[in-house]
Amino acid sequence: MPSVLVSTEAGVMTLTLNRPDKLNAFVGEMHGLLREAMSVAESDAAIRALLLTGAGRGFCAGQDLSERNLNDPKLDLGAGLDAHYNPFVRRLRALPKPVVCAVNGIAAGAGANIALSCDLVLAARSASFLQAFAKIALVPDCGGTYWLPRLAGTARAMGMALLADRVSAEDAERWGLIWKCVDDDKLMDEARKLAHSLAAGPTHTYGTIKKAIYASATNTLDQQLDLEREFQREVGRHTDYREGVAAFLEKRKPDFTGR
Ligand code: LHQ
Repeated sequence: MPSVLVSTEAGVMTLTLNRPDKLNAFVGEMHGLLREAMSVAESDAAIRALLLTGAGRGFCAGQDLSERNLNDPKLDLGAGLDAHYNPFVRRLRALPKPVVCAVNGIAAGAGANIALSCDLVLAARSASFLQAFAKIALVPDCGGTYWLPRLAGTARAMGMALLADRVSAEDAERWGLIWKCVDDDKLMDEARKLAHSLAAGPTHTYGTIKKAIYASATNTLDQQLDLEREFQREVGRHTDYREGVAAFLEKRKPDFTGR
């Protein structure tokens, strides 16, 4: 079985991390499979939403710790980030389509921060988030030091990173780390429903909304108001805007094409 399962249905590409015996800890092969899938998601206009999840009882336990040779004098953990993890995080953020993450179980280390890189994160009530890094004397990566203070504030970011304790899905929702915590038996249904509803939406506009929201992290209000004006001007020229308004006026459901 491949270590990442890829399937596409009705505009939704689902990526399932698939090493359930090891809580889907990352090995080299997975990066290659994710790279290929991301290229398809980026280039195929028929794919209008991405859903990321894990097989079995875990979402992802981060880097597979047995894969690194600790006695290698040339050991360079930064190289793995440069080659694999960081490009994946960047591509998830930059994908001009919504990315839903269904955190089905523990999300630890890089696994936690990859989940937090997604646009809408749902988590099963029994799932948890663990900034495991400090336990093995590493710093949070995959954007952890960026997401945590921005989403949850410095105090909670510091607590999560220094103490490396599990944060329950309920706390993660309460702290604003994720969109929603849902009952375990409802997680995949809800996540699929959400991804399919997004895949039927105004895809180009969703991509533009992502850009605007993420740009606000470093923009002033003035810059953001200017950006909104430019983006509104641009999306206002698209077919989906005309369809949205026509559907509203005709009291019917819009039939968005994503363009
Ligand atoms: C694992 C792992 C794992 C291998 C569970 N590796 N086998 C680092 C370096 C390089 C560059 C890039 O960036 C990174 C980023 C990182 O991700 S560093 C952080 C790596 N992750 C961790 O430190 C988490 C390690 N795992 C755990 O602390 C626990 O497994 C958690 C808390 C996630 C789950 O605990 P349990 O529910 O008690 O499960 P378990 O520990 O029994 O794990 C089940 C199996 O999965 C077990 O294998 P086994 O053959 O004994 O049944 C674990 O060894 C294996 N596993 N995580 N990261």
